Amino acid sequence: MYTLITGGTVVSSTGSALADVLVEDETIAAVLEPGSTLLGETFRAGLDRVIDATGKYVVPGGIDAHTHMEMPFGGTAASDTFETGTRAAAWGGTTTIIDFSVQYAGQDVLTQFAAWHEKAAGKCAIDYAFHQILGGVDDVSLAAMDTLIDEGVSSFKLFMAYKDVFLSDDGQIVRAMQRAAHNGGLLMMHAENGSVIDLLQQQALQRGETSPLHHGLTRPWQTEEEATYRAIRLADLTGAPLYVVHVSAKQAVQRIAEARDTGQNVFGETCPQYLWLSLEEQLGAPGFDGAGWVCSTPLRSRKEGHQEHMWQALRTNDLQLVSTDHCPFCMKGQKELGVGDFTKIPNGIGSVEHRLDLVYQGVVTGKISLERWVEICCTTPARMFGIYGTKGVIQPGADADIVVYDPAGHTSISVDTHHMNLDYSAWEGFEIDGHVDTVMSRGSVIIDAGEYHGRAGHGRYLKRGLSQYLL
Ligand code: DUC
Ligand code: ZN
Ligand code: ZN
Ligand code: ZN
Repeated sequence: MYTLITGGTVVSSTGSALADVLVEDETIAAVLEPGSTLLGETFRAGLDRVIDATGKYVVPGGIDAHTHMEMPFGGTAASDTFETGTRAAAWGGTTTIIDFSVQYAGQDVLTQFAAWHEKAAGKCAIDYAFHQILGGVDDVSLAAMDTLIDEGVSSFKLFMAYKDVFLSDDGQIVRAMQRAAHNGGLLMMHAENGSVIDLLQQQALQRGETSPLHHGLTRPWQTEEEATYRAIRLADLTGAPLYVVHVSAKQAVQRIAEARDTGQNVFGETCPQYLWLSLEEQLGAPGFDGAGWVCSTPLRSRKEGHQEHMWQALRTNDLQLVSTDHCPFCMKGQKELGVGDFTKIPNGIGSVEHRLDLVYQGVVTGKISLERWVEICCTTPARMFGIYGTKGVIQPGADADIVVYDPAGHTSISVDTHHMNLDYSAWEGFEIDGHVDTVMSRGSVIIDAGEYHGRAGHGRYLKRGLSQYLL
């Protein structure tokens, strides 16, 4: 089966050019000059499908390297399943997710990994892979890291917050880092000083400060910066590469940038909510509505300039990529668990559907280039997490995961039109220039001009290699 995507501008992390893309079955067969005579008339006449991309961008399928489908958390579970969440991702031009298998404190890592495999198998509309959360670092879980690397899980997330659920102390962090330095794994860090946050939360509750706005106020930037710096130093001590997830404080970026300047393998991701949303907007929300923006790390002050600093860091490569940390909880029955006590609001925002659009608005407003958009949403995630070549690039031999993105059109995001299993949108009314026209996942067109043609179970598990991004 042959498909030709013709007339579009193929955008890669290094440049853009008018080109035609020939897809054979599940794979990219060739990238050709427009109208190339290499394809004879008979061949062209026999093509199974021609996609006209004139005036549009042809980009590698998006890779969202940080999602939490149906993750049990805060007494409930993230509202998107692997089925609904990957379908929503497809609508937004994401063709691969890397989700997290979760070991809570006291559980066996490999048993949990098997359980996560079970949850996702046969459900996903797009290809998927896993990181492993280590909620308990001990001899058994350290040995499991080696096993998991053989299973295609080459990155491990630790937490410096969430006592009794996930938190690792500094000694445990060093042990996991020593193992990663040895086995080639990439250590991912939730960098917030949980002990200080727990104290500030208790003090706030004692003062009767129970509303959602106190979530952000009890997680000040110092708690993120301090933990980020500590993680960087411990990584330096052990020689492990470090990837700091969901960075939102400009001071934390500064610590990452300094480490990178010394040649240390330290990387950072930010998320659309830290690029566009702010604490001030959350504080301005009426009643309990602010709960819709409760996520960790929290939204930060626009007055202090964190959002603009995130964009700058993306331009300078102080931060390497944008993932969503998609962890949706409905208002009804889920976020509501925190009425009267903000510490009980399940943490998370749902954005898996909107990442390409939201980061593209940075291109529209001149904050980043078109090529950088592709790099931070598609190419670097593939390199960082060991799937580049198969994913993240439009070149012969790569999987035909391709998005035709139309720079025309103007819409706004709404709960009424999104496809996530979520009863509100943190992005309600956010205006978007451009839109996803066509999405191809391993050669199958799964989104075509506003219609969904995907199916649960089309997505395959991706065994990842070691990071291809290390210095
Ligand atoms: N942050 C969130 O907002 N949700 C899930 C876990 C996390 O670290
Ligand atoms: Zn986290
Ligand atoms: Zn997360
Ligand atoms: Zn269009």
